[in-house]
Amino acid sequence: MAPGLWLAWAAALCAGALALEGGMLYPRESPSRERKDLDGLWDFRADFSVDRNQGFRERWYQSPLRESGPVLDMPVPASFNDVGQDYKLLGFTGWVWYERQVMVPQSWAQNLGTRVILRIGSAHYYAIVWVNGVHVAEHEGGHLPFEADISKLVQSNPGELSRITIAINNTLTPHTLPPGIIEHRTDRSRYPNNYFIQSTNFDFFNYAGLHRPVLLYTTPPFYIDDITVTTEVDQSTGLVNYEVAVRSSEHFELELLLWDKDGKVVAKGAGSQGQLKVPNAQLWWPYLMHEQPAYLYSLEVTLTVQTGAGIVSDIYTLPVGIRTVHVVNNQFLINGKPFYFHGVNKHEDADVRGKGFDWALVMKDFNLLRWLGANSFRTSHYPYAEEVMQMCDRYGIVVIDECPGVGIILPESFGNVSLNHHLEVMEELVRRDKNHPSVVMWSVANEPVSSLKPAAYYFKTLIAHTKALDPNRPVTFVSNTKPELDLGAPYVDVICINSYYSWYHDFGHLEVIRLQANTNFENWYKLYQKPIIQTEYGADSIPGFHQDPPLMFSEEYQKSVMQQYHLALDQKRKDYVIGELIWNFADFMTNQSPLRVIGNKKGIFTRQRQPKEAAFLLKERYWRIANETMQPCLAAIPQYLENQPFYSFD
Ligand code: GCB
Repeated sequence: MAPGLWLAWAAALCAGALALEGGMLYPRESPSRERKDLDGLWDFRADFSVDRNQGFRERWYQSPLRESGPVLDMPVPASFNDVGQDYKLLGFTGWVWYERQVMVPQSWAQNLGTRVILRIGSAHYYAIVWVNGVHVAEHEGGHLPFEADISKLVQSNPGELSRITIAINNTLTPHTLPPGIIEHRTDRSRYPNNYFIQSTNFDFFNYAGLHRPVLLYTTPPFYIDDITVTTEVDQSTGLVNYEVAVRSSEHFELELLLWDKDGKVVAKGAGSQGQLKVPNAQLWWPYLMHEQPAYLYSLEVTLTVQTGAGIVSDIYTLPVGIRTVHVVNNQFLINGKPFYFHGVNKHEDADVRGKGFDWALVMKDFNLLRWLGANSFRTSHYPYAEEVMQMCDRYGIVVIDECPGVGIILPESFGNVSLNHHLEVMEELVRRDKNHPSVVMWSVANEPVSSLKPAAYYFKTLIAHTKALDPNRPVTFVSNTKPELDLGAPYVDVICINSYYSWYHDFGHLEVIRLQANTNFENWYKLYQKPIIQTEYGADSIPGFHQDPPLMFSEEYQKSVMQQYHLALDQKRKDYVIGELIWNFADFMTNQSPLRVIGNKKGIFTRQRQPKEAAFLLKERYWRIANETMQPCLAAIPQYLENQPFYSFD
């Protein structure tokens, strides 16, 4: 992007700090709501002009995209980077344009009371949306959904196609989340005219495009805008506290029914807020912590409004898991019982689709997690698709929900512009994910330079804000700073630390891992007396590389690093270490560098989701830990282990 445009764009971002308005309920069909998915092939064009601004100069949104130049077929959802054969698109930085036409059902267009909402699950990074050339929405941030009410536009042309145009810019600046820098290379003896690159300080490829489902859904004119549920447990009674926000009418009735899995109503309520009491409640338990994990009730909320023309009602059903989360002394308690995180860090990443949502991939990943005996993951390093969070609720996989605060290392990224945006992103994240029982902790950042002076105020403010948004979940960020230098750590509930002993230093010296990990645990604990999670550790291995005695990059070395860490973890896990998450679940794509061999190879599975040797080691460990730590609540595990053939989950 040319400097002028870059500045204008950065200024527009700063000016656009929005206070959040309204809810962001996941679009579900109900007797009062319909949904139409817009996934498939869209028309697409990257703006390769020098300033990347040709599309705005020529107003590509005002007429069909194919009229202003050539277009490509582009699948949605998917990253645009890897589907073609053009390397210029692979690493493209700037504006790309997506467009498709949609015919809304007659009933939506004719019934002027129907609200038609366009919802975009994720557009990385900055998006502007038009319908029939009319600007309807703008959104900053690539990992959270946004919406536009387009009722009037589709209803003014009943029976006609409507044209949806989305311009997306993947440029990252010191004030975006994650941050980045556009570097202009001006030495004409080395670089061509107008040469620039996007540089970032995170270790994954900056995939871009429409990464998650795009859809239309309807609501009646008076509608349920948001639902907030928190739960408590009083002996055998489950308490479900609810708050319902209604839009467009002040005179309404709300009725709530809580259904169990057998289709029985177990509690009833009325009004915008209150508490449902569920006698003999079935609690939501993590996978491997109970014979019946992940129990979900269904909260059916019915809004009724009496109008001159008759009764209007809106119905929304929310899955609800009853569970509690507390950090007490050195323990992380779920439903009052100590929980040990034995899990993974993931990425949304796969061949061809990049960060594009794909149900087959999601299902494969959950099957692998269950095979592995993993009970948890961190959404490193950005919020994952809502559908993934729903799967965690359904399967009992516990989540540390991380925002895109990764690579915060520049001093200007700790200023007020960045902080305000970060606060807003946390608002969007909490608004989206607050009702998921699987989410047990918020992570506001990964490996920021938390030793910088402004980090103290930055993290104090950010964590306090997150706690104000959600007083019921602990908050953390993930550190790789020394305990005595970390200015953000005093504000977290759980210390989360990453380390790569015998990988990024002491290369090849497996013998130092145990000592260094132990020392690190002890130093952190001495200073803060808070429970600790080893949120990252691991080593790259190139599948099929074998070496004994182990050498770096062989599968044996990856396994040996893990074994040494496990010795240290075992020494501390009965004490104050409350979890371990391997880096990483699967190999993933990164920028090119001499340190990366077609991406990061620290996966215990390949990018195609096949196990490396390390996966078998971890599987054995995780099932053993589950067996030991969860035994009091899970008599069925040993039997489960014995009876299961290697690849069955029944
Ligand atoms: C880290 C980062 C993660 C990297 C990993 C690595 O500390 O948090 O994003 O991918 O190390 O492999 O270097």
